[in-house]
Amino acid sequence: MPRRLANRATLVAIASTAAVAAASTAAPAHDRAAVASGDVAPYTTPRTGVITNSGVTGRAMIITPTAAEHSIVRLHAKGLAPDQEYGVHVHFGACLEYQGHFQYQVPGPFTRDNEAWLDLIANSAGHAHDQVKVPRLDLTARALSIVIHARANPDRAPGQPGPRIACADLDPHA
Ligand SMILES: [Cu+2]
Repeated sequence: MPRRLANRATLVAIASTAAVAAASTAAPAHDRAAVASGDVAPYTTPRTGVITNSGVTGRAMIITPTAAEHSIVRLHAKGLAPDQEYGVHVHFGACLEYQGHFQYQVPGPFTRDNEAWLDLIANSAGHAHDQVKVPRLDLTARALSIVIHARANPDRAPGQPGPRIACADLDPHA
C-alpha cells in the first residue's frame, strides 16, 4: 500500500529532523510540532448509535509539524474482533459530545478527502494500528476526538461504518 509506506517514511523523516533540531538548537518541543493525544476507551453510557463496553482500548495521536501543510494521525487499538476491519474518523468535539466527522470544508462531502479517516484491520489477536498523512489539522482551534466504528469505511466495504464502539479525546500538549 503506497499510501501507508509513504506515511511511515514521513514519520521517520519528522523524527530525524526533530533529533537534528534538538541537537543543534535545543528548541522547545512546541516549536517543532504540535501534538495531541489520548487514550482510546469504550463507551459506557448507552445512546443511539453507540455500542457500550466494547472492550476496545488503545492510544491515539495527531502530530502537526510547525509550518507543515500536513498532520500525521496515528492509532493503536486492541480488544478488536480478530481479522475484522473498522472505520475510524477524526470527529469534532469530545467523545461524549457525539459530534460528527471533522471536515476541512464545512459543510462538505462525507469523503476520505474532506475528512480524516483511518482503517483498523485487526490481526488474529485483535490488535490493529494505522497512521495516515492528512492535510494540516489545527490542534488548538477546537476540540477533536478519534472515533472507532463497528464496521469498515464505505470506500473499503459495502455499507456504512455503523455505531461507535470506542473513542479517544485528543488533548493538545506542548
Ligand atoms: Cu466517525
